[in-house]
Amino acid sequence: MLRSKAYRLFGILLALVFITGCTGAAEETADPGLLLGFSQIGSESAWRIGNTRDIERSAEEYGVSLMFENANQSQENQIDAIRRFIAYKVDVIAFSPIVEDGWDNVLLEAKDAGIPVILVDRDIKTEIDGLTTCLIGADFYNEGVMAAQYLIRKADELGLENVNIVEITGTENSTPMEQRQAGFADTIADDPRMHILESIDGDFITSRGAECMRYLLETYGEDIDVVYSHNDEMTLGALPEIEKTNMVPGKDIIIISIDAGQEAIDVLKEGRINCVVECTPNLGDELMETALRLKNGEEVEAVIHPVEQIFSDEMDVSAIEPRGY
Ligand code: GZL
Repeated sequence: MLRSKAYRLFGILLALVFITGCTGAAEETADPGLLLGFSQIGSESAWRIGNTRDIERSAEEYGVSLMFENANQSQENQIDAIRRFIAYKVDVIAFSPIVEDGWDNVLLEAKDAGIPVILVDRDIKTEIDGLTTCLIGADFYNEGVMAAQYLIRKADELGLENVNIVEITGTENSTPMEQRQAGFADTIADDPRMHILESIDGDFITSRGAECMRYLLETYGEDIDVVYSHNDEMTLGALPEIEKTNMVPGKDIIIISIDAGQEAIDVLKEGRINCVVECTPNLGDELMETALRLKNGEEVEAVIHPVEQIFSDEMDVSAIEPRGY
C-alpha cells in the first residue's frame, strides 16, 4: 500500500517538474514585449517637450521598448526614421507628422512590411485607405471654436461693436494650424462685429511670433483689438512687441492663445493675456495602450481625442493647478 502511494506521489511530483519545466521553457521564449518606433517632430515648444516626456514616461511604465527619434522640424528626417523602424522590424510605428502631405510612399512601405502605424497629435492627408490605424490627438477644430466662443462672450461683456482680429497661425499645412483656423473662422462667421484683418504664419515658434507681431503692429497699429495665436510660444514672442508700444496686452488688446503650458498660465495670472485653450501633450498612455492592442491583433478606435478645457479671465485663475509642461 505504502509503495503504491509513494509511486503516485513521485508521479505527481515528476509531472509538476515537467509542467514547471515546460512552463519555464515557455517563459524563456515569452513575448519580449512591444518594440515601438516613434518619430517626434522636434523640440519647438513646451508642448512638444512635454509630449516627448509623457511618451517616454508611459513607455517606461508600460514596459514598452521605445525607439525614439527627434526629427528637428524636418519631414525628411521623419521619413528616414520611419524607414529605419521598418528595417529594424519594430512591432508598431507611431509619429507626429509635421505637415499633412507627403507620407504615402513611406507609409506604403510600412504597410507592405506589415507594420501598423499610429498617428500621434497631428493627422495626414492621403487618398489611400489603410495607411494608418488610429489618430491620437486633440480636436483642434474644437480648440478654435472654444477660442472664438470666448471672444464672442468677451465682446458682449465689453459691449464692443467692432472687433479687429489679427491671427498668428501655426506651421502652414499642419493639422493644428488648419483646424484651429477653421474652427475659429467658422464660429465668428455669423457675427458682424468680427473682422480678421490678416492671418500670418508664425510656425509655432517664439521668434516668428515676435516677427509676426512686429509686422502686424507696424501695419495695423492701434486698429488691432484682438490677437488670436495658435500656440503659447508665438504668444510669448508677441507680448514684448506689444509692450514696446503704448498698448497694454490683456487690456487694450485681447490676447487668445492655445496649449496652456505653465508659462502661458503664468502670464494669464498676470493679466497679460485673457484666454488660453488647453491642448494636452499627455498622450503617452493612450499611445502605449493602442500599440499594445495592435500588437495583440486587437481592433482599435480610429480616433482618440483627449478631453480639453479653457482657462480665461472669466474664472479665478489663481486656482489653476501647475501644468507640468
Ligand atoms: C498641438 C501641437 C502643436 C502645439 C504647438 O497638438 O501639434 O505643435 O500646439 C506644437 O505648441 O508646436
